[in-house]
Amino acid sequence: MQEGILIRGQGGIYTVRQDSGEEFTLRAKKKFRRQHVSPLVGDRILFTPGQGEDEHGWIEEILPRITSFIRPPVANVTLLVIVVAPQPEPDFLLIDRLLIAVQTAGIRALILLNKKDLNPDLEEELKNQYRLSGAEVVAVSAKTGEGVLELPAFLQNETVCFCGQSGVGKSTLINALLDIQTETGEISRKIARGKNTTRHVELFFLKSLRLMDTPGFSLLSLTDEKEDPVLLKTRYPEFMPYEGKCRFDPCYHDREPGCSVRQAVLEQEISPARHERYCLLLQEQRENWRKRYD
Ligand SMILES: Nc1nc2c(ncn2[C@@H]2O[C@H](COP(=O)(O)OP(=O)(O)O)[C@@H](O)[C@H]2O)c(=O)[nH]1
Ligand SMILES: [Mg+2]
Ligand SMILES: [Zn+2]
Repeated sequence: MQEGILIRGQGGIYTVRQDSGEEFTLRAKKKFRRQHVSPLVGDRILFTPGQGEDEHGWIEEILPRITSFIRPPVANVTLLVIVVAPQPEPDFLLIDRLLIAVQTAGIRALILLNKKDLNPDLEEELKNQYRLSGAEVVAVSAKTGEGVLELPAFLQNETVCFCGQSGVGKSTLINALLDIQTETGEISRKIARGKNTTRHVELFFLKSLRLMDTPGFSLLSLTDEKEDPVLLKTRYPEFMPYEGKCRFDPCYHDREPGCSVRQAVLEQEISPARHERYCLLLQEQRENWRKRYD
């Protein structure tokens, strides 16, 4: 058996890539369906290659995952790049949801503002709101190339998943990154892909970059997990310094009197917009938790 990483999977046909760069076409053995597991892009697998030229091989084993997400369906991501842009207008609640999932999974996140050419002010707004969120904010323009050369330094040696609303420029950014890493004469896979809308998750390798492009999911949420609402506050690094300093224990940092987090919000130590959306998400999580056995 051989080992490799799944880089594509559509209609039950998977592509695996070995460390040498060689690729094979595979199908998943029936046992995976019985076990209710689907191979995911990013999965490290054991496989047997097909015999002839046209014959596909088989996925035999999926090696243990570090992380796995549902939408986008990807495994072993170590860095989630949340791409936002002035156009389409950023959905801050979506950014927060993704950051919560990132904290839960124990991986890193980067908020990447693209299309800086369209509205340079958004960078300041994002930096204000997410200063203490654990995710760095970086602004670039894939169109003018501003900031793109500095990007690989943030992505090196990680398995990076680009996610975010459709139209923010994920594919354009990945192509720009592959371009600057591609030596002249080397044929980049992007050429075959043209300017089409991304329909499937795909993992691209180039030198020390491993980048996953994902389609815009109408309901982008990394997991479906219902969690005890009391845990939500632990997904906000900016609340940590105040933990244990509220009048009530446990304190949800919502409407309780004598709440040190709310005090910090009043003093603008914590972003009021972030806290306001936290209260919304807390409400949502309380409802989901109540309905968890329905
Ligand atoms: N003005 C501007 N447009 C951009 C930039 N990056 C991408 N676009 C455009 O945004 C549109 C959506 O890009 P695409 O990469 O398909 O977005 P995706 O759905 O996130 O993959 C395309 O028309 C791109 O040409 C940018 O930096 N500035
Ligand atoms: Mg795309
Ligand atoms: Zn509190």
